[in-house]
Amino acid sequence: MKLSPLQMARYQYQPKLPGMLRNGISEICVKNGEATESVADQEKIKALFPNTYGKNEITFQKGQNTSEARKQVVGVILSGGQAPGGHNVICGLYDALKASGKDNVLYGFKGGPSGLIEDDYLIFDDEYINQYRNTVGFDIIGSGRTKLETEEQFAIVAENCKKHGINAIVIIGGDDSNTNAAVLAEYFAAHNTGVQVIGCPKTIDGDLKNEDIECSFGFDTATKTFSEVIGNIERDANSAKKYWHFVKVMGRSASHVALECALETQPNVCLIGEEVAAKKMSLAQIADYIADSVANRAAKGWNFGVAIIPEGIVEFVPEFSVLIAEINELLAGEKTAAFNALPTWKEKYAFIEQGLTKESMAVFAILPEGIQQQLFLERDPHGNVQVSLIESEKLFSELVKKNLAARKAAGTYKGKFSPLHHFFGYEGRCAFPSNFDADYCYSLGYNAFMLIQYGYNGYLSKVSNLSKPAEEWVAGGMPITKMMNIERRNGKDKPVIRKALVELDGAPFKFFEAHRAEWAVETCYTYPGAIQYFGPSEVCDLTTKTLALEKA
Ligand code: FBP
Repeated sequence: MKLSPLQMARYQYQPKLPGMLRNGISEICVKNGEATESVADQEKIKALFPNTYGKNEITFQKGQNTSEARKQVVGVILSGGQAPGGHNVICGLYDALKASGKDNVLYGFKGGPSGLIEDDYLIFDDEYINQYRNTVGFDIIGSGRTKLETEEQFAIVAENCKKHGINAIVIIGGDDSNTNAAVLAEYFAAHNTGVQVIGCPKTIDGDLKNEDIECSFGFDTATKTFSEVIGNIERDANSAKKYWHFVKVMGRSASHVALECALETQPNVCLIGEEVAAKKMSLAQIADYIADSVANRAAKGWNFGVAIIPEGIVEFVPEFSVLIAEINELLAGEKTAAFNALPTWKEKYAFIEQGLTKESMAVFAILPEGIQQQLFLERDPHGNVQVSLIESEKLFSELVKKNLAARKAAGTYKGKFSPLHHFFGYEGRCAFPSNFDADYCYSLGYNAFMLIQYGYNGYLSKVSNLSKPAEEWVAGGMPITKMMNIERRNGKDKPVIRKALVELDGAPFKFFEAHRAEWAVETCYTYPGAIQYFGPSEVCDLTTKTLALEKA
């Protein structure tokens, strides 16, 4: 592998640990916190997790290490989509493990949770791990989306752990993976396997957060990367003055990524799915809202602009959700084959027209034909429309175009509208981790080892006070069950970690709301530029605006 100069330089970077973890493993002790309760459905969660529910939160502090001395054999997996900093979680875990005993062993299970089941692994050593310090990607052991959820799978994992003498597993994943970590921890405890499970909060989507977890890792780097490019686009738009850019950003259902990018770049428009749902906005109302910005700017002679669209937006438009549900029903079971057998789009359209209610047909009819067809092409393994694959940036620019044509006919708009489309997602998931993510991830991994050493099971590695310099960060752990509630999934009540959506009364949204009217009409763009890895701390160690506003 040929290394870039930046990669070579990043090898030399020493990630910063929270102050209380800096004095060496023998100088870290536990401070017990309060016993915990789940965020909701306490009785049900307690009944489902009798061995791991209600445990105390803990923080680490400087003091004599009182953990029981023993050889540590630990396994680690990466689960789900890539997020910058994943390698550093493993590096931090490895360094703490080796610092506490040279004979300790770290297994990396390959390809995500399936590696644990198939017993596909490697054993880390210095030479291997050193190639991955402060680097990007999940290629150190690979990742995957296999769900660890059945008793049969748990029994196989327990068997594989026993075979290797593994006494703890670290699961680096998002809300679903950490839900599964909690279930696995409970299984291990109930079956007296002696294996502990520790989770680490990962996802660029930023939706794994709560009063304890201030942010998931990867969100910082991914949003900085998207914001850099959006800022570049804004500058191009402001130079050429002829295009409206519609930029869709990843983030699944929640709009945290879109909101952070808007706070960083001050575009003319940014849609927030959670607000669209709260206000029960229709597609036509959203298009009208964007068209207002286009028309008002055109009146000033500015036929250019930038609009940010969150990936999951359409799920939040009530009439669109109903349409999707009806389409899922229309094509349920054998009906898909009958639909696919129809030779032309005209015949298919007639079939759809017959099957949908009048209201949903009215929504369907206003969609551009390309989007209409997408709704029938892409299905997930359960046969449902995959809303995240819908090109909503094109959908809204088409609807805006129609809206503007009507305004033109009425004589209320005289501008030119030339839209361009972008989708940013994969570009940010594997960007070189920012200093923040490099430090945060390394700390999460190091801290995960401390939780293992002190015998905790079913805990999430927690590092907080993140808006302050790393020296002041607080390391500790919280029982995963604290974040859980019961939700309906695939027709069944399931214990799951509550997903954090954008809070409309939260400081980041309030800030955006207070400024967006001005941003919509004026040209207030800010250009964040590229992530800086070397230089003054106020440039290189800055975290997100979301975190800064939440903690202000
Ligand atoms: P995780 O929830 O696993 O962290 O993944 C996040 C994400 O990047 C979403 O933003 C996006 O919708 C999805 O993964 C894409 O998934 P895939 O990698 O399977 O294309």
